[in-house]
Amino acid sequence: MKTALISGITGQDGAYLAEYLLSKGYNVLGIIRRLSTQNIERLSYLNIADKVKLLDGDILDLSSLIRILKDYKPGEVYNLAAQSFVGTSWQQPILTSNVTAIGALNLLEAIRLVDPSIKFYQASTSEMFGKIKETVQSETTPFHPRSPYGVSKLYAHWMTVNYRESYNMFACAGILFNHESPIRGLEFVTRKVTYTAARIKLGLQDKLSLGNIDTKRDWGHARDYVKAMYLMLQHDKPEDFVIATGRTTSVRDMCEIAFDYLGLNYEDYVVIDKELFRPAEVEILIGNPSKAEKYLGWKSRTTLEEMIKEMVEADLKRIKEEIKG
Ligand code: NAP
Ligand code: F7E
Repeated sequence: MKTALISGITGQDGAYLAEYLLSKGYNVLGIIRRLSTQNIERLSYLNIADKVKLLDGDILDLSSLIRILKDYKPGEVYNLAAQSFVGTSWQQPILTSNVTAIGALNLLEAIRLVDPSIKFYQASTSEMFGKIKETVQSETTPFHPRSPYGVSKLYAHWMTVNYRESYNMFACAGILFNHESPIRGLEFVTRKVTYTAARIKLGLQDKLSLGNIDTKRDWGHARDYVKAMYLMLQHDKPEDFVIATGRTTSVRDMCEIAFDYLGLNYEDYVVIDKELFRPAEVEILIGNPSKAEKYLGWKSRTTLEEMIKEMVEADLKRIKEEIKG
Protein backbone atom coordinates (compact mmCIF):
# COMPACT_ATOMS: atom_id res chain seq x y z
CA MET A 1 0.00 0.00 0.00
CA LYS A 2 1.36 3.43 -0.97
CA THR A 3 1.58 6.07 1.76
CA ALA A 4 1.11 9.78 1.06
CA LEU A 5 1.57 12.69 3.45
CA ILE A 6 -0.44 15.88 2.90
CA SER A 7 0.37 19.18 4.58
CA GLY A 8 -2.72 21.41 4.52
CA ILE A 9 -5.07 18.40 4.67
CA THR A 10 -7.72 20.49 6.49
CA GLY A 11 -7.88 22.95 3.57
CA GLN A 12 -10.00 22.76 0.41
CA ASP A 13 -7.42 20.97 -1.76
CA GLY A 14 -6.09 18.82 1.07
CA ALA A 15 -9.55 17.36 1.65
CA TYR A 16 -10.21 16.63 -2.05
CA LEU A 17 -6.70 15.23 -2.54
CA ALA A 18 -7.13 12.95 0.50
CA GLU A 19 -10.45 11.74 -0.92
CA TYR A 20 -8.85 11.05 -4.30
CA LEU A 21 -5.80 9.23 -2.89
CA LEU A 22 -8.06 7.10 -0.66
CA SER A 23 -10.00 6.11 -3.79
CA LYS A 24 -6.66 4.99 -5.27
CA GLY A 25 -6.02 2.75 -2.25
CA TYR A 26 -3.46 4.98 -0.52
CA ASN A 27 -2.75 5.15 3.17
CA VAL A 28 -3.34 8.90 3.67
CA LEU A 29 -1.57 10.87 6.40
CA GLY A 30 -2.15 14.54 7.09
CA ILE A 31 -0.31 17.13 9.13
CA ILE A 32 -2.62 18.98 11.49
CA ARG A 33 -1.43 22.00 13.45
CA ARG A 34 -2.45 22.61 17.01
CA LEU A 35 -5.49 24.90 17.20
CA SER A 36 -7.74 25.63 20.16
CA THR A 37 -10.67 24.05 18.31
CA GLN A 38 -10.63 21.09 15.93
CA ASN A 39 -10.82 21.98 12.28
CA ILE A 40 -11.85 18.94 10.25
CA GLU A 41 -15.13 20.22 8.73
CA ARG A 42 -13.98 19.70 5.16
CA LEU A 43 -12.85 16.13 5.82
CA SER A 44 -16.20 15.50 7.50
CA TYR A 45 -18.07 17.11 4.57
CA LEU A 46 -16.43 14.54 2.27
CA ASN A 47 -17.03 11.74 4.82
CA ILE A 48 -13.36 10.87 5.14
CA ALA A 49 -12.43 12.25 8.58
CA ASP A 50 -12.11 8.75 10.01
CA LYS A 51 -10.29 7.34 6.96
CA VAL A 52 -7.15 9.49 7.18
CA LYS A 53 -4.52 9.58 9.90
CA LEU A 54 -3.94 13.07 11.30
CA LEU A 55 -0.49 13.76 12.73
CA ASP A 56 0.46 16.66 15.00
CA GLY A 57 2.91 18.98 13.32
CA ASP A 58 3.43 22.39 11.83
CA ILE A 59 5.04 23.47 8.58
CA LEU A 60 6.94 26.08 10.64
CA ASP A 61 8.45 23.43 12.90
CA LEU A 62 11.20 21.51 11.11
CA SER A 63 11.66 18.95 13.87
CA SER A 64 7.98 17.95 13.72
CA LEU A 65 8.33 17.36 9.96
CA ILE A 66 11.47 15.27 10.42
CA ARG A 67 9.76 13.22 13.14
CA ILE A 68 6.73 12.53 10.93
CA LEU A 69 8.85 11.49 7.92
CA LYS A 70 11.01 9.20 10.07
CA ASP A 71 8.05 7.59 11.87
CA TYR A 72 5.66 7.12 8.93
CA LYS A 73 7.94 6.84 5.84
CA PRO A 74 5.59 8.26 3.18
CA GLY A 75 6.57 7.69 -0.46
CA GLU A 76 4.87 10.92 -1.61
CA VAL A 77 4.58 14.29 0.13
CA TYR A 78 2.15 16.97 -1.05
CA ASN A 79 2.87 20.43 0.33
CA LEU A 80 -0.46 22.25 0.33
CA ALA A 81 0.01 24.16 3.60
CA ALA A 82 0.01 27.93 3.18
CA GLN A 83 -1.43 31.22 4.30
CA SER A 84 -3.31 31.17 1.02
CA PHE A 85 -5.53 34.27 1.09
CA VAL A 86 -3.96 37.02 -1.03
CA GLY A 87 -5.79 39.82 0.83
CA THR A 88 -4.42 38.76 4.22
CA SER A 89 -0.88 38.62 2.83
CA TRP A 90 -0.70 42.45 2.95
CA GLN A 91 -1.96 42.48 6.55
CA GLN A 92 0.41 39.69 7.65
CA PRO A 93 3.33 39.64 5.19
CA ILE A 94 5.85 38.10 7.60
CA LEU A 95 3.53 35.31 8.74
CA THR A 96 2.68 34.68 5.07
CA SER A 97 6.37 34.49 4.14
CA ASN A 98 7.18 32.19 7.05
CA VAL A 99 4.37 29.74 6.29
CA THR A 100 4.13 29.95 2.52
CA ALA A 101 7.82 30.39 1.61
CA ILE A 102 9.93 29.03 4.49
CA GLY A 103 7.35 26.34 5.29
CA ALA A 104 7.97 24.79 1.89
CA LEU A 105 11.73 24.95 2.46
CA ASN A 106 11.29 23.25 5.85
CA LEU A 107 9.53 20.33 4.15
CA LEU A 108 12.14 20.10 1.37
CA GLU A 109 14.92 20.12 3.98
CA ALA A 110 13.17 17.46 6.07
CA ILE A 111 12.92 15.23 2.97
CA ARG A 112 16.55 15.84 2.02
CA LEU A 113 17.71 14.95 5.54
CA VAL A 114 15.45 11.92 6.13
CA ASP A 115 15.03 10.30 2.70
CA PRO A 116 15.69 12.24 -0.53
CA SER A 117 13.93 9.54 -2.57
CA ILE A 118 10.53 10.74 -1.26
CA LYS A 119 8.56 12.40 -4.07
CA PHE A 120 7.56 16.01 -3.38
CA TYR A 121 4.72 18.14 -4.79
CA GLN A 122 4.69 21.92 -4.28
CA ALA A 123 1.45 23.89 -4.60
CA SER A 124 2.62 26.73 -6.83
CA THR A 125 0.17 29.28 -8.18
CA SER A 126 -0.85 31.47 -11.09
CA GLU A 127 -0.42 34.41 -8.66
CA MET A 128 3.31 34.13 -9.51
CA PHE A 129 2.49 35.50 -13.00
CA GLY A 130 0.87 38.57 -11.39
CA LYS A 131 1.48 41.48 -13.74
CA ILE A 132 1.33 39.20 -16.73
CA LYS A 133 4.09 39.12 -19.35
CA GLU A 134 2.15 37.03 -21.87
CA THR A 135 -1.59 37.09 -22.69
CA VAL A 136 -1.89 33.37 -22.01
CA GLN A 137 0.42 32.01 -19.31
CA SER A 138 2.35 28.75 -19.63
CA GLU A 139 5.31 27.05 -17.92
CA THR A 140 7.73 29.34 -19.80
CA THR A 141 6.01 32.68 -19.02
CA PRO A 142 8.18 34.99 -16.85
CA PHE A 143 6.91 35.74 -13.33
CA HIS A 144 6.00 39.09 -11.74
CA PRO A 145 4.14 38.49 -8.45
CA ARG A 146 1.95 41.32 -7.11
CA SER A 147 1.39 40.41 -3.44
CA PRO A 148 3.40 39.13 -0.45
CA TYR A 149 1.57 35.84 -1.08
CA GLY A 150 2.72 35.70 -4.72
CA VAL A 151 6.29 36.58 -3.76
CA SER A 152 6.32 33.88 -1.05
CA LYS A 153 4.99 31.28 -3.49
CA LEU A 154 7.66 32.23 -6.01
CA TYR A 155 10.38 31.60 -3.39
CA ALA A 156 8.87 28.17 -2.63
CA HIS A 157 8.60 27.46 -6.35
CA TRP A 158 12.26 28.19 -7.05
CA MET A 159 13.34 26.26 -3.94
CA THR A 160 11.47 23.25 -5.35
CA VAL A 161 13.27 23.64 -8.68
CA ASN A 162 16.56 24.15 -6.86
CA TYR A 163 16.22 21.00 -4.74
CA ARG A 164 15.44 19.03 -7.88
CA GLU A 165 18.52 20.42 -9.64
CA SER A 166 20.86 20.34 -6.61
CA TYR A 167 19.98 17.00 -5.04
CA ASN A 168 18.32 15.16 -7.92
CA MET A 169 15.13 14.95 -5.84
CA PHE A 170 11.78 14.11 -7.43
CA ALA A 171 10.42 17.56 -6.60
CA CYS A 172 7.86 19.19 -8.84
CA ALA A 173 5.52 22.15 -8.79
CA GLY A 174 2.01 22.43 -10.13
CA ILE A 175 1.28 26.00 -11.20
CA LEU A 176 -2.43 25.89 -10.47
CA PHE A 177 -4.85 28.59 -11.54
CA ASN A 178 -7.83 29.42 -9.28
CA HIS A 179 -9.92 26.42 -8.33
CA GLU A 180 -13.01 26.44 -6.19
CA SER A 181 -15.69 24.15 -4.75
CA PRO A 182 -18.47 24.01 -2.15
CA ILE A 183 -15.72 23.70 0.51
CA ARG A 184 -13.81 26.79 -0.63
CA GLY A 185 -13.06 29.25 2.20
CA LEU A 186 -15.74 31.93 2.58
CA GLU A 187 -13.21 34.75 2.10
CA PHE A 188 -12.52 33.83 -1.56
CA VAL A 189 -14.67 35.63 -4.09
CA THR A 190 -16.55 32.69 -5.69
CA ARG A 191 -17.69 31.28 -2.35
CA LYS A 192 -18.41 34.74 -0.96
CA VAL A 193 -20.71 35.26 -3.95
CA THR A 194 -22.47 31.86 -3.87
CA TYR A 195 -22.94 31.95 -0.09
CA THR A 196 -24.24 35.54 -0.03
CA ALA A 197 -26.47 35.02 -3.07
CA ALA A 198 -28.01 32.01 -1.31
CA ARG A 199 -28.59 34.09 1.85
CA ILE A 200 -30.19 36.85 -0.25
CA LYS A 201 -32.46 34.30 -1.92
CA LEU A 202 -33.56 33.10 1.52
CA GLY A 203 -34.24 36.65 2.70
CA LEU A 204 -31.40 36.71 5.23
CA GLN A 205 -29.35 39.48 3.62
CA ASP A 206 -29.96 42.22 1.07
CA LYS A 207 -26.53 43.35 -0.17
CA LEU A 208 -23.25 41.82 -1.31
CA SER A 209 -20.15 44.04 -0.89
CA LEU A 210 -17.35 43.37 -3.33
CA GLY A 211 -14.10 45.04 -4.39
CA ASN A 212 -12.83 45.15 -7.97
CA ILE A 213 -15.27 43.09 -10.04
CA ASP A 214 -13.58 43.80 -13.37
CA THR A 215 -10.64 41.47 -12.65
CA LYS A 216 -10.66 38.18 -14.54
CA ARG A 217 -9.71 34.68 -13.42
CA ASP A 218 -9.33 31.24 -14.98
CA TRP A 219 -11.56 29.24 -12.62
CA GLY A 220 -11.71 25.44 -12.40
CA HIS A 221 -13.00 22.87 -9.88
CA ALA A 222 -10.73 21.70 -7.03
CA ARG A 223 -11.93 18.10 -7.45
CA ASP A 224 -10.51 18.10 -11.01
CA TYR A 225 -7.30 19.91 -10.05
CA VAL A 226 -6.14 17.56 -7.26
CA LYS A 227 -5.99 14.75 -9.83
CA ALA A 228 -3.27 16.70 -11.62
CA MET A 229 -1.21 16.81 -8.39
CA TYR A 230 -1.33 13.03 -8.18
CA LEU A 231 -0.50 12.61 -11.88
CA MET A 232 2.58 14.84 -11.56
CA LEU A 233 4.03 12.52 -8.92
CA GLN A 234 3.31 9.45 -11.13
CA HIS A 235 5.01 11.02 -14.19
CA ASP A 236 8.30 9.41 -15.25
CA LYS A 237 10.30 12.54 -14.40
CA PRO A 238 9.83 15.52 -12.09
CA GLU A 239 8.59 18.52 -14.05
CA ASP A 240 6.44 21.59 -13.47
CA PHE A 241 3.00 21.93 -15.06
CA VAL A 242 0.41 24.67 -15.54
CA ILE A 243 -3.05 23.47 -14.51
CA ALA A 244 -5.88 25.63 -15.85
CA THR A 245 -9.04 25.60 -17.96
CA GLY A 246 -7.89 28.03 -20.68
CA ARG A 247 -10.98 30.22 -20.18
CA THR A 248 -11.11 33.51 -18.28
CA THR A 249 -14.19 35.19 -16.75
CA SER A 250 -14.63 38.46 -14.87
CA VAL A 251 -15.79 38.52 -11.26
CA ARG A 252 -18.77 40.51 -12.57
CA ASP A 253 -19.78 37.73 -15.02
CA MET A 254 -19.25 35.07 -12.36
CA CYS A 255 -21.69 37.03 -10.11
CA GLU A 256 -24.19 37.12 -12.94
CA ILE A 257 -23.97 33.33 -13.33
CA ALA A 258 -24.54 32.75 -9.58
CA PHE A 259 -27.44 35.21 -9.16
CA ASP A 260 -29.06 34.11 -12.45
CA TYR A 261 -29.14 30.56 -11.19
CA LEU A 262 -31.27 31.78 -8.27
CA GLY A 263 -33.51 33.85 -10.55
CA LEU A 264 -31.99 37.12 -9.27
CA ASN A 265 -30.28 40.07 -10.99
CA TYR A 266 -26.83 40.65 -9.42
CA GLU A 267 -27.02 44.38 -10.20
CA ASP A 268 -29.83 44.76 -7.64
CA TYR A 269 -27.63 43.47 -4.81
CA VAL A 270 -23.91 44.02 -5.47
CA VAL A 271 -22.36 47.15 -3.97
CA ILE A 272 -18.77 48.17 -4.59
CA ASP A 273 -16.67 48.81 -1.50
CA LYS A 274 -13.37 50.58 -2.25
CA GLU A 275 -12.00 49.19 1.03
CA LEU A 276 -11.99 45.75 -0.61
CA PHE A 277 -9.69 46.81 -3.46
CA ARG A 278 -6.15 45.43 -3.17
CA PRO A 279 -2.99 47.58 -2.98
CA ALA A 280 -1.75 45.88 -6.18
CA GLU A 281 -4.06 43.77 -8.32
CA VAL A 282 -3.65 40.84 -10.69
CA GLU A 283 -5.96 42.11 -13.42
CA ILE A 284 -6.33 39.02 -15.58
CA LEU A 285 -5.15 35.41 -15.65
CA ILE A 286 -5.63 32.74 -18.27
CA GLY A 287 -3.60 29.56 -18.36
CA ASN A 288 -2.49 27.23 -21.13
CA PRO A 289 -2.85 23.65 -19.86
CA SER A 290 -1.59 21.95 -23.05
CA LYS A 291 1.58 20.52 -21.45
CA ALA A 292 -0.51 18.79 -18.75
CA GLU A 293 -2.94 17.53 -21.40
CA LYS A 294 -0.10 16.13 -23.50
CA TYR A 295 2.12 14.53 -20.83
CA LEU A 296 -0.27 13.79 -17.95
CA GLY A 297 -3.46 13.18 -19.92
CA TRP A 298 -5.09 15.74 -17.60
CA LYS A 299 -7.95 18.03 -18.62
CA SER A 300 -10.28 20.27 -16.63
CA ARG A 301 -13.73 18.63 -16.69
CA THR A 302 -16.14 20.91 -14.82
CA THR A 303 -17.34 24.14 -16.44
CA LEU A 304 -17.60 27.36 -14.43
CA GLU A 305 -21.41 27.24 -14.79
CA GLU A 306 -21.56 23.65 -13.44
CA MET A 307 -19.27 24.51 -10.55
CA ILE A 308 -21.14 27.68 -9.54
CA LYS A 309 -24.43 25.73 -9.66
CA GLU A 310 -22.93 23.06 -7.37
CA MET A 311 -21.66 25.74 -4.97
CA VAL A 312 -24.96 27.67 -4.87
CA GLU A 313 -26.95 24.47 -4.26
CA ALA A 314 -24.58 23.38 -1.48
CA ASP A 315 -24.80 26.81 0.18
CA LEU A 316 -28.61 26.89 -0.04
CA LYS A 317 -28.75 23.45 1.57
CA ARG A 318 -26.30 24.34 4.36
CA ILE A 319 -28.03 27.63 5.19
CA LYS A 320 -31.47 25.97 5.30
CA GLU A 321 -30.06 23.33 7.66
CA GLU A 322 -28.57 26.08 9.87
CA ILE A 323 -31.94 27.85 10.02
CA LYS A 324 -33.68 24.60 11.03
CA GLY A 325 -31.02 24.23 13.76
P1 NAP B 1 -6.64 26.58 2.11
O1 NAP B 1 -8.03 26.06 2.02
O2 NAP B 1 -6.40 27.96 2.60
O3 NAP B 1 -5.79 25.55 3.01
C1 NAP B 1 -4.54 25.88 3.52
C2 NAP B 1 -4.08 24.76 4.43
O4 NAP B 1 -2.78 25.12 4.98
C3 NAP B 1 -5.00 24.50 5.64
O5 NAP B 1 -5.10 23.12 5.85
C4 NAP B 1 -4.23 25.14 6.79
O6 NAP B 1 -4.49 24.58 8.05
C5 NAP B 1 -2.80 24.81 6.37
N1 NAP B 1 -1.81 25.57 7.13
C6 NAP B 1 -1.72 26.90 7.27
N2 NAP B 1 -0.69 27.22 8.07
C7 NAP B 1 -0.11 26.05 8.44
C8 NAP B 1 0.97 25.71 9.27
N3 NAP B 1 1.71 26.64 9.89
N4 NAP B 1 1.30 24.40 9.41
C9 NAP B 1 0.57 23.44 8.81
N5 NAP B 1 -0.50 23.70 8.03
C10 NAP B 1 -0.82 25.00 7.85
O7 NAP B 1 -5.93 26.48 0.66
P2 NAP B 1 -6.35 25.63 -0.64
O8 NAP B 1 -7.25 26.43 -1.48
O9 NAP B 1 -6.72 24.26 -0.22
O10 NAP B 1 -4.95 25.59 -1.42
C11 NAP B 1 -4.01 24.55 -1.17
C12 NAP B 1 -2.63 25.04 -1.58
O11 NAP B 1 -2.63 25.37 -2.96
C13 NAP B 1 -2.16 26.29 -0.86
O12 NAP B 1 -0.77 26.20 -0.71
C14 NAP B 1 -2.51 27.41 -1.82
O13 NAP B 1 -1.68 28.52 -1.60
C15 NAP B 1 -2.25 26.73 -3.15
N6 NAP B 1 -3.02 27.20 -4.29
C16 NAP B 1 -4.37 27.30 -4.21
C17 NAP B 1 -5.08 27.68 -5.33
C18 NAP B 1 -6.60 27.77 -5.30
O14 NAP B 1 -7.16 28.40 -6.19
N7 NAP B 1 -7.26 27.14 -4.34
C19 NAP B 1 -4.42 27.95 -6.53
C20 NAP B 1 -3.04 27.79 -6.57
C21 NAP B 1 -2.35 27.40 -5.46
P3 NAP B 1 -5.65 25.16 9.02
O15 NAP B 1 -6.91 24.48 8.56
O16 NAP B 1 -5.20 24.72 10.35
O17 NAP B 1 -5.71 26.64 8.85
O1 F7E C 1 -9.93 36.90 -5.62
C1 F7E C 1 -11.42 40.06 -6.71
C2 F7E C 1 -10.02 40.07 -6.15
O2 F7E C 1 -9.55 36.11 -3.28
C3 F7E C 1 -10.21 36.80 -6.99
C4 F7E C 1 -6.16 31.95 -3.91
O3 F7E C 1 -6.62 30.62 -3.86
O4 F7E C 1 -6.26 31.96 -6.30
C5 F7E C 1 -6.73 32.62 -5.14
O5 F7E C 1 -6.31 33.98 -5.14
C6 F7E C 1 -10.41 38.19 -7.59
C7 F7E C 1 -9.33 39.20 -7.20
O6 F7E C 1 -8.66 34.77 -5.25
C8 F7E C 1 -13.64 40.63 -3.90
O7 F7E C 1 -9.51 41.40 -6.06
C9 F7E C 1 -13.38 41.44 -5.90
O8 F7E C 1 -9.00 39.96 -8.32
O9 F7E C 1 -11.04 34.76 -4.82
P1 F7E C 1 -9.86 35.61 -4.66
P2 F7E C 1 -7.19 35.18 -5.75
O10 F7E C 1 -6.71 36.41 -5.12
O11 F7E C 1 -7.19 35.11 -7.23
C10 F7E C 1 -4.84 31.93 -6.46
C11 F7E C 1 -4.53 31.14 -7.71
C12 F7E C 1 -4.13 31.47 -5.26
O12 F7E C 1 -3.07 30.85 -5.34
C13 F7E C 1 -4.64 31.96 -3.95
O13 F7E C 1 -4.18 31.13 -2.88
O14 F7E C 1 -11.64 38.70 -7.08
N1 F7E C 1 -12.44 40.47 -5.73
N2 F7E C 1 -14.12 41.56 -4.78
C14 F7E C 1 -12.59 39.94 -4.51
N3 F7E C 1 -11.93 38.95 -3.89
C15 F7E C 1 -12.30 38.61 -2.63
N4 F7E C 1 -11.66 37.61 -2.00
N5 F7E C 1 -13.33 39.27 -1.99
C16 F7E C 1 -14.03 40.30 -2.57
O15 F7E C 1 -14.93 40.87 -1.99
